[in-house]
Amino acid sequence: MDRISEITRNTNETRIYMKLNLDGSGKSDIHTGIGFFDHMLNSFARHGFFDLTVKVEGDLMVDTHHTIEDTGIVLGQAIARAVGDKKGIARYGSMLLPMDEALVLCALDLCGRPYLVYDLELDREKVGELETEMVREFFYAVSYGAMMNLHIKQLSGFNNHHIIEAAFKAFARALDGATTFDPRVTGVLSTKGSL
Ligand SMILES: [Mn+2]
Repeated sequence: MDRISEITRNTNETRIYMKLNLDGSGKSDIHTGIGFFDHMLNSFARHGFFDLTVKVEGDLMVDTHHTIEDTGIVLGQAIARAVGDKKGIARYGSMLLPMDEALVLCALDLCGRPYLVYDLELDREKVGELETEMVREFFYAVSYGAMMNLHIKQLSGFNNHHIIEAAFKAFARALDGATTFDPRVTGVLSTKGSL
């Protein structure tokens, strides 16, 4: 069964096309209009072995808020649709990812209940054109769109580019782990019987 989702979402603020293949090879084609955000989504695809196409036309004449938040909503929905009924998958994933001086933990549970715990200390206003306060908004939108419990915690680091990139790569690896099929799992991994 293909674990591929394709979403088009158009509003007065953003026009988004996204295609996600959870069982890809890390190929990406990302155009959001925000260079550093493209770099992060490319890293997410590459390090999670996802194939990801993202085309966004956002109201960047306002700022980057709608573009990043709405891309997060759609990525979350794309993840939820691609994982489908969650039968046979590991459900949990985690990664402790180093990038030079930065060390970021990501742990997630595809449990059907959204929750974000976010603890990155970013002291610059922007990295490139990306407003650093939008990193939290992005992961919040992803966690709600995908209905996942998502923890992102910085253990060390001071370079904002490294910390954010480590967070995206840690998220990619944790999601790759959570969506991997575990042959020991029959049905869904829950005593409730559904996720
Ligand atoms: Mn980089």
